[in-house]
Amino acid sequence: MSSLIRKANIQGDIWPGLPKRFQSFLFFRIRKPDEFKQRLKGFVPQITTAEDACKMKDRILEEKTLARDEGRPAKIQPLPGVNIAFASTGLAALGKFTFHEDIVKRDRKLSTIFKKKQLRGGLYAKGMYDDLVNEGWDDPQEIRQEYKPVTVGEQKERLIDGVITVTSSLKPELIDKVNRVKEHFLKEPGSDPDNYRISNDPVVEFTLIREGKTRPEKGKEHFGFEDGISQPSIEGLDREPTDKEPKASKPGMILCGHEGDQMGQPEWARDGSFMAFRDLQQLVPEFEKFLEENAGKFEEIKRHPRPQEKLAAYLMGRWKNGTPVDLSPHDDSDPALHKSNNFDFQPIHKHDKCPFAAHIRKMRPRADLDHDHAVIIRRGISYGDEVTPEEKEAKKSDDENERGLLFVCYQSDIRNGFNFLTTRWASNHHFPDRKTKFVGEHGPGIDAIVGQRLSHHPPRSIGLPDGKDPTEARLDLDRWVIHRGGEYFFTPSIEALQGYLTETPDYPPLPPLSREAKL
Ligand code: N7H
Repeated sequence: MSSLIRKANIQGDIWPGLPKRFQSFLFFRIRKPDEFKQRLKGFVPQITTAEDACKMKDRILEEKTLARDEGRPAKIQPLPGVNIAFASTGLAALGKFTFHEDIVKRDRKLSTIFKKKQLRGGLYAKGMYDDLVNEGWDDPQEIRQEYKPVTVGEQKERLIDGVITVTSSLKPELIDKVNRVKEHFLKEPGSDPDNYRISNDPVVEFTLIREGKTRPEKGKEHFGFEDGISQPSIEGLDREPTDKEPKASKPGMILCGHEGDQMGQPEWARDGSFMAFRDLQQLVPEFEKFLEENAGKFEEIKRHPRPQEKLAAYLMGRWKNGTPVDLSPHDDSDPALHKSNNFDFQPIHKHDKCPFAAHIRKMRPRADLDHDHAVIIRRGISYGDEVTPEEKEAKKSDDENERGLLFVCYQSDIRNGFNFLTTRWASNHHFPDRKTKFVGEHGPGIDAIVGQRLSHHPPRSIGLPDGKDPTEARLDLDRWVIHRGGEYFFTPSIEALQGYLTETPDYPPLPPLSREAKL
């Protein structure tokens, strides 16, 4: 198994992440697979690789250093970037994935190809809707129409075959780049680049466009927390963690075909990664109202000079400025701790600092688990505008003025990554395990930020530290994050895009999908 990591072969959003203040997610459906392949080949040079993204980050650093030396604010550089990823239906459209395993297995030639070439991963094949609505926790009423499959005759067809992500730190350059992507895929064949026409019968259709942007206070997401502090450090790519920081993760936890990847993917998948995209609406005034109404209920929290901030910190596991509750449970004033990752929740049986079910503890249990088997790299961005004075006053979100997080994460196995984190950990009252003695029979509780609940499950609640053993402080939770759907994708390497994926189909589409289904 390879562990040589070739940065020029990896798409840059996976690692080290594309610098961005603005991001457009262009979800597309392939209408004409053969012509699409031709255009895709021509598109590959535009893709921002990990190597390109490292150079962008160096430029940002250089400008910051220069600005500091010259005593002026650093100039924001646009640094536009582009990546592309495919849902399983997208690969099927290219003839590189089959949903008809039974038919293929009966044909010796196809069966050999299937064994050697088919991307593995049942959830990827199913797609997020079937995984999380039909077999999971998502409420179909809350899913945006575009993420739902449509029924055509006897078949259900998904409308999203892939996503092109475009990033930039300045809006005009983002718009320009988006226009260039659209031009590349939508223009009439053979038209003059200076005077092109959009085709009436294009090779792809953009079925949904979602726009993300960072908040005016950069780094803070809509609930007001500093985000993007903790990422797994990848062996061979990132700096060595120190002291109590989580140990470095094997590159194969994120990148297919590297040490630590248990999936046994085909050779062409090496340097690619599975991307989970999740559209999460945040009810910000409602969250604030909850903090206001509940912070006074517990002695330990009530005594704090800023009780609402303290309760928020308990739910997250970090204060809003990023200070880890595990390192500083009562105070967030030390700037040296704001971005700290140097903690491990030890001793893990004492419930006196960070709640067992705080968001960051559920999502990265550190010493609560003896080994890291569910590791993701997060690359999300906020969407929507700031809370208006009217919403603040009414303590209620306005339907017209939605906001939230366009959550993106990468991993080499969706079942062990995104899916495991949300279903087995966030939504399970009894994870982290073996804590009943210290937190009572209801267990640590549900993840207040992303935990989901089925109607027959116990009401959402979380156990909070209260100086007692076991804890008596139990807080009933509301819901401030609405899960609006999303999709699972595969972000291939540059070589796979230039070669295997744009070559002739492996599988004939059996039986053919209409590719004409519409919302
Ligand atoms: Fe979470 N938030 O912005 O408030 N998250 N997250 N997340 N999250 C983290 O450490 C948030 C979501 C993880 O290594 C922080 O960078 C919000 C999903 C993981 O210690 C903050 C939403 C999933 C970590 C938030 C949301 C995760 C993490 C602390 C939804 C996975 C790292 C800042 C609206 C399926 C844990 C930081 C570690 C941290 C927020 C969703 C996972 C502030 C608002 C869906 C792995």
